[in-house]
Amino acid sequence: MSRPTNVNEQEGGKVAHWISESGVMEVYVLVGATPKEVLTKYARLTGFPQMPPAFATGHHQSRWNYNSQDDVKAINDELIKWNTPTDVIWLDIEHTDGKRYFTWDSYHFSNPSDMVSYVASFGRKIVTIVDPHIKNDANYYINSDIDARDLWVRTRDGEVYTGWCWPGESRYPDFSNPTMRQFWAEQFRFDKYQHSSSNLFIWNDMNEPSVFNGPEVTMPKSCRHVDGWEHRDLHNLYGYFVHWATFDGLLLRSNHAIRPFVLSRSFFAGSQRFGAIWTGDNTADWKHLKISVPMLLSMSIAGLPFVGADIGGFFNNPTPELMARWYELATFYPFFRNHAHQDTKRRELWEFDDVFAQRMRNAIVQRYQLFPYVYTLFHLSATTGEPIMRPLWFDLDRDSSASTLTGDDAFMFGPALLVQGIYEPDVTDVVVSLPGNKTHVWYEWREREAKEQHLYSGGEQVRLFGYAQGIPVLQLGGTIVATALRIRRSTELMKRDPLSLVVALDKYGLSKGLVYIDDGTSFDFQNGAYLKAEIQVQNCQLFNTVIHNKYTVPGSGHFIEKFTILGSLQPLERIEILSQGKQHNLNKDFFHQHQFSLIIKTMPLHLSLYDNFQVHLISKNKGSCLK
Ligand code: NBV
Repeated sequence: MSRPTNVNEQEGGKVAHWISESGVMEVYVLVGATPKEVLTKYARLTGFPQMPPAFATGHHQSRWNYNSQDDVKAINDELIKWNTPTDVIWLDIEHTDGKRYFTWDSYHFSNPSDMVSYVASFGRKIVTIVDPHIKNDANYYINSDIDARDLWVRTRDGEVYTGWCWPGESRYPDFSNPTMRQFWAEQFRFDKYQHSSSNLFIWNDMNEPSVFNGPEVTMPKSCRHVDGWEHRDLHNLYGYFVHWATFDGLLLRSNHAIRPFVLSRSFFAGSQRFGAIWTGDNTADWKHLKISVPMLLSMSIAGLPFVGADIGGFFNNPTPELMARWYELATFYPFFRNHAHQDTKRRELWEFDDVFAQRMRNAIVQRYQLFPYVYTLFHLSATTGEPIMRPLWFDLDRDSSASTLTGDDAFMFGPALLVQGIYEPDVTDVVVSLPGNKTHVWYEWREREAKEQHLYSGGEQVRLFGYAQGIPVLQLGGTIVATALRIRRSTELMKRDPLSLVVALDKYGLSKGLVYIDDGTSFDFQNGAYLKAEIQVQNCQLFNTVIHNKYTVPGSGHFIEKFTILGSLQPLERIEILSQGKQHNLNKDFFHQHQFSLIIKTMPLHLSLYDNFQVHLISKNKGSCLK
């Protein structure tokens, strides 16, 4: 293909090259007025992202390997001792009987069901690994059942292809064959996969497929799949098919009642429908911390929103400072998992000196406090295709000078929060380039309730001081972030907790945000069992509009206990709240005003998201509440 001559890259034109190794390429060009519109079109073409179960958005504690059921229980208990929320504890390949997936090492895991129920009694889940290379062992039922059905990938000469992987000599199911995917899905049925239960979910690794002794560590391109397809045609799809079959398995085992969670290492366009993916084996190194951001942003804008990188770096041992910084950044990874190689030292937070352990814990707690916002972001992503982690230019700046920002150091977590990582040791002050222009206002999240605060304009480069612990996060004026402040053991135990809304006003005193809530586990939301409320501020009035309210949790009214309103306000005399037909006058005992914030405590009023309540800010001078 010759280079087009009429494209000038200096003037913003772009040239891209593709090479096809087999067959004719089909190219889809998606055009949209905004990046979000393009991603919605892309999702229409390749599928909308899965709405994950709520637990999957929490903290995942993993390692290759937790060595026994007692080890797992001890990790759970230590998390409780440290009052650290965590939703999932993970088991890597060593939990199996000789890397025969779907089985257990009966010495170290003599009673896995008891282990799973123990962890579940704290509202937590277990994830086990199931890789797609199958040990060539006549006594292994998965192997002999695939044999009987003749569903292996074959060589070009028609022999069953064998390669070397964790279990030794292994064979590779032909996941491109729907019959194989159906067979695989059935293996997850509770009566098939011993000791599994509805609290156990799955992780697919090595599904590129990885073959230790194969060319380029995979299988030869000449291998044959169903209907004579060559591996060269399907290579990039193999992992996608494995992920799909596993996802179907988790659907099947619950009779389509419970949302699956499956993490996959290999992926393709469309993998967003099946769950999370991660960046694979990174290293405990500052450079790898830094590069995780552009990697995850690339995946995000390629339509794969549920992405993460191993916290701490998979290979080698992170310094305590690197580990703390990694957690502080990963709070804002959509997929939030601490994972490490078996040769590394343990790196659960209690392994570190107190100051670092507390920083790691704070990062985890922050993630859980953001849970209502995070879950709403997943809902938006599942319904519009928009990413969770976004480049700075995604919502703002497409035509301003700041669009030249590299955008790789900082990113947006949803439409409201800008996150600036710290990627070097001994750094406490950071320069942040704020997207937008003079009409945009940014508030430092850390200071949201502090007496002394700063407020910044878009388009500025600002130096932020004092980040020896924690990284800079700024909220964009005009947005609302829903938080839940009580510390629980897991997301499951947060269902009845009240919300606190952080409402950042823009330059004109306006703000808008969404809260989405459903049961976090089932598919009932697809039949309308969810709550969706839009909160807005206009003319010194904050009001809630219930868009949809077909979801209730017994004992919870989805109450709001606090509003933190960020903006430059006149001194207020009182606040009037209209809720369920009653008017309440809040006197000064119920609100505090600082330079740029107003904190309103509404706990006694039982303000519910089910109600179209209104909050009026009445200033002393009776005019507008805005300065
Ligand atoms: O299953 C072992 C590891 C796993 O911990 C890691 O997360 C994967 O990316 N797996 C790769 C195979 C071994 C890598 C050296």
